[in-house]
Amino acid sequence: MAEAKSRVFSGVQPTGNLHLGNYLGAITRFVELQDTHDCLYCVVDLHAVTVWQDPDELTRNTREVTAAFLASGIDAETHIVFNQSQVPAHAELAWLLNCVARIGWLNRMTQFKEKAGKNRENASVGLFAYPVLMAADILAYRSTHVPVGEDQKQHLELSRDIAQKFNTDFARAIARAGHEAEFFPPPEPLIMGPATRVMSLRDGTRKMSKSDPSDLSRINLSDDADTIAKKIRRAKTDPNALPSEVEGLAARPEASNLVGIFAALSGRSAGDILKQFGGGPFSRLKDALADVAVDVLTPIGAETARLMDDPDHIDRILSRGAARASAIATPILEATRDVMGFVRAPHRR
Ligand code: AQP
Repeated sequence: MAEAKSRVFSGVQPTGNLHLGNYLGAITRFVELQDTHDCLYCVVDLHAVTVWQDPDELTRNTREVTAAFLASGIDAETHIVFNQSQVPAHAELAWLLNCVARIGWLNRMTQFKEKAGKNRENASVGLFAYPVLMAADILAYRSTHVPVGEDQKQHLELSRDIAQKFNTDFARAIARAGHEAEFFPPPEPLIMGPATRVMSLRDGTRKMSKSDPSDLSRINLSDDADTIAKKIRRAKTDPNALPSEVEGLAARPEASNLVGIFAALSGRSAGDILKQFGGGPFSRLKDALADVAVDVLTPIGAETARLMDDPDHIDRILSRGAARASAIATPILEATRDVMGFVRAPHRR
């Protein structure tokens, strides 16, 4: 890959089963962007360990996210697929950026507050610094665009603030070395598509999430047809009939979520779906949604399972991707070190 004008980077944590929210909010966008951008897609295992992970599970989940990427249509030949821990530039740049980011900025991150909960003193330092590592992931490649779900918007804004502060703090050294003033281009979030925030099937006010204790709250990409249909049939609804117009979905989070998922999976508009199912019971919508979800998701689950039968193949893809990612990140990291004034060996200048 040559030095690109616009480069996409995004990551997914290997912290458990990928679910419909990850698929619609992130992975389908990753696939689309391959036609127009140079893309790096990363299994962010260093992020995963900000919360304790069973080592065997971490290995398995890392391979499984990779397999799900490939099964969903990510092309690891044309683009770069790798796991974060194999490219040391992420961790080193994160340290440098930890010294640029301000504690006050991190204190405002709502995801830390949600994940740390009441027992904040007992959360790992890594969980607190997580958004700085995310900034490093993105800036290590001077990525210009980052497709994410709605929940990552605040972290992306922080990455932009860190990039801008670095560019300002080291402006003179950046100019002296002949770099562009935007040494780190502030990355643009790409929060796009009809399902940027897929909600839990058990509570339409909470995000669908891997860490929700109820498996009925989410559709996993690994679920079989019967499980998908069962989860949709048991999804929480309200007692009223479906509205016939989109405006009628306001203040009805469960109805809105099911219609949104239907629209995203089928490529139809919410208005069109409500024209067909409005006025009727939820069960009609749920039956049709189950059919669409099974059609879209079960081939991905089957292909993921097939790829998981050959872990060596997956590991080869990841290590080759890591070598290609390193080739981009290493000169950027070296330029960062130079701009900050770190001494290097004479033969490496
Ligand atoms: N419910 C969602 N709707 C839309 N997009 C979502 N994403 C996650 N949940 C939804 C997007 O998926 C990408 C990868 O997410 P991640 O694995 O890095 O971490 P996460 O956002 O913390 O995902 P989870 O499932 O909620 O994990 P846990 O439970 O471990 O916190 C991101 O682009 C994210 O926006």
